[in-house]
Amino acid sequence: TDLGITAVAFSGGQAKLGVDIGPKELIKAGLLTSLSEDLEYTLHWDRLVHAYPDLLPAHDPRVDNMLTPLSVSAVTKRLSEQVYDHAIQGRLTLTLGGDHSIAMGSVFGSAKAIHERTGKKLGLIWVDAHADINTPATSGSGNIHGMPVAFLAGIAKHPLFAWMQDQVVGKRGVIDTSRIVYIGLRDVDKGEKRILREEGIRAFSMHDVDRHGIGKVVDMALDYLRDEEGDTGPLYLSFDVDALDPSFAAATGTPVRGGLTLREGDFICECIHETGNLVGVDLVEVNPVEDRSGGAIAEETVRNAVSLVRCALGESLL
Ligand code: DIR
Ligand code: MN
Ligand code: MN
Ligand code: MN
Repeated sequence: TDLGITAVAFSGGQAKLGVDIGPKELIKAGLLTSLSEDLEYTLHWDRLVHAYPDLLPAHDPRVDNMLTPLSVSAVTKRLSEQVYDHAIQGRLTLTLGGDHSIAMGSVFGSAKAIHERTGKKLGLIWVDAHADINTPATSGSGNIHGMPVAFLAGIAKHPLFAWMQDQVVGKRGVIDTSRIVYIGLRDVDKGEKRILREEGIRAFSMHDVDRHGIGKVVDMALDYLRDEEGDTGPLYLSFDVDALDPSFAAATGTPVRGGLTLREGDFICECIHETGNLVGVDLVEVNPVEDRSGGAIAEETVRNAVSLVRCALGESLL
């Protein structure tokens, strides 16, 4: 299988430095070698970890409550083209972040290519402690990594993201709200809860994981996306490493207690792989600098993030 990789050293969707070195650490830990050697993917990678220095303006003040909006807009637009170029050739895509704002680029690039190739709409599985569905108006932080789902779904609109929002793939946005499903939520802002409720978006919180177990939750999430014939359609997995419990992934910008175990995270990835319908994966928010232990925590987070990606790409198939 052909795998199109894009490594993105970008931290402008939130305030903490260090999330930009996530991809370098994942690669250093052997992620790509294991994908090519153990899992036998044909890798398509430009061997770069993109920081897009030419795209970052010197002056990038807050606009409509969004922090560093010009940087986020320019980087996600460029990334969307990179992912599109992979996906339009039929490659499975893997995007390594970077903060979660980059999913606006990766998911849009994938959705556009898949729609052009097959006429089908993407299903988006967002695994995260957070819903990332704030609009600029509801956001308390102004951090755009808390907003990508709102822009992708067309719940938030802004001229800075017109490059994506003018090319509607779904009914209102790039992704239909009926084709989004969350797993792992446990830190959702008040305004976000209202949006989830009003939009009727399917979300499985940690409460649901505790109640039903991860097996049932993943079945319900995938069933929700299935049509009458039982087909999920093309699936995109956007995995924020902070979905994992801090005991497995503390090196991240906004860790939240009470999260998924590594096995639960791996299991989600395995089940999505098993559908045979996976077209793209993001792994984001690994921040090796968020480690006051002298390196052990960062190393553990990186190792577990590598495990998630390997499971999403078929590691556990016998
Ligand atoms: C919060 C935190 N909901 C915000 N979001 C995070 O800033 O909008 N997303 N940490 O990953
Ligand atoms: Mn998160
Ligand atoms: Mn929060
Ligand atoms: Mn996130």
